[in-house]
Amino acid sequence: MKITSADVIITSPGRNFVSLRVETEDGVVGWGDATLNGRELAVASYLRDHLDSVLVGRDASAIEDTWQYLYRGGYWRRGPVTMAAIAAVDVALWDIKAKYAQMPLYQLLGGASRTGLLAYGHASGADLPQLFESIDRHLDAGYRAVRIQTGVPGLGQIYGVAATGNGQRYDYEPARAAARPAEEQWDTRAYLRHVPTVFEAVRAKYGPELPLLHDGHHRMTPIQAAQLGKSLEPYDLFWLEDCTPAENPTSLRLVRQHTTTPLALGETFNTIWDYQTLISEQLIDYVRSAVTHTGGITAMRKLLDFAAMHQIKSGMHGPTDISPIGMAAALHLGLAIHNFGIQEYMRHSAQTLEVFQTSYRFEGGLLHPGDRPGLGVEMDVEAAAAFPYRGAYLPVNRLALDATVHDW
Ligand code: GCO
Ligand code: MG
Repeated sequence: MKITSADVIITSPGRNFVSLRVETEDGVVGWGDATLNGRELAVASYLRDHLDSVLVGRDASAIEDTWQYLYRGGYWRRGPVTMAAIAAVDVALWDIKAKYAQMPLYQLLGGASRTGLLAYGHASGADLPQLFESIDRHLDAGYRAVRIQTGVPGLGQIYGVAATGNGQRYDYEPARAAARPAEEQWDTRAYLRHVPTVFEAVRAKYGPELPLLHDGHHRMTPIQAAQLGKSLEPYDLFWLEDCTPAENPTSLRLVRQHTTTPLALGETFNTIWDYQTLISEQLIDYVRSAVTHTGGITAMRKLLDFAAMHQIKSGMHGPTDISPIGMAAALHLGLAIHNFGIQEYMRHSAQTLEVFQTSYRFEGGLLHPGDRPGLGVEMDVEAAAAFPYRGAYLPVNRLALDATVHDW
């Protein structure tokens, strides 16, 4: 089962994706996702310039050994670029192993622990009528859980609110194709005053049953995060995500002391070590990492087993910048583990799905990875070539008051 080639494919069917194609001597092909939003070419270079030639000749079946070889062998450990590159290799090797076994990948991970994965979508609106319309669309599409983001009076375009109307999507794609990042405006006090009124209105209209989520996108200090968690308690959130930046994980202790609103965190993390304090002190309830950004299935499985010891569940990152390959990897893992919580699912554009042929399905609000051997996603490399890379960046954020750079 020797690897004979490892190739990077960069394509932009509506947005940028970096994929890894690994082939073995028997002609079995495995796919990995290496997309790091706004920094795509750095991961592509890491793979092309430093890993591809190292992989050729290795045994494709030695997944754990290859993971350790790339992680320890690179000497410079961790970081989003390194871990996305290792993830792409790892997922491609799991795809290959499952194709050899002629089984859907979740079978190799222990088999299905449930019939499907509860998914949440991104409802958003500049104001309440637009938000309600977006929630209705999500419910019509079958979603049984929704994330709620709205505009804040006095502020312009902010994180999480999609431009609506003119047939535009109702879910939010933050990266914009341009030579430099767009700038957004922020005012934390205005936000903290506004958000509880939005949840009050949503609960009044949709009742107590619908699971509601919210993403704070790293914008608050711990005491502000505590205040928000407390003010949202009457609306029974499924989770409050990224309420404060977590480079300093002990800051979550303060948030936790003050609120029973469940907390989700970690989409920007890339190893189990980033979670050591958060998990062992039970400072969060959901792990937000993506398979794509955290070293692949091999590493995510260990991270989620560690989380399980502390009754913490998965809430794997699933915006559209996780490619269909990365999404399929999350679905196989989520189906197999016991401590699955919820899966973010934004749905890729029709253009993206021309390039990536998927077999996962979304029925009755639940996702299922499908039963094709491997991941169940194949990439049409010819179709991909029609969509060349376009530089695109995530926005930066400045305070409305005095233009100080703020967390985005
Ligand atoms: C989420 C995320 C995304 C990220 C984006 C960055 O919860 O889905 O916060 O919206 O901002 O994926 O690449
Ligand atoms: Mg988020």
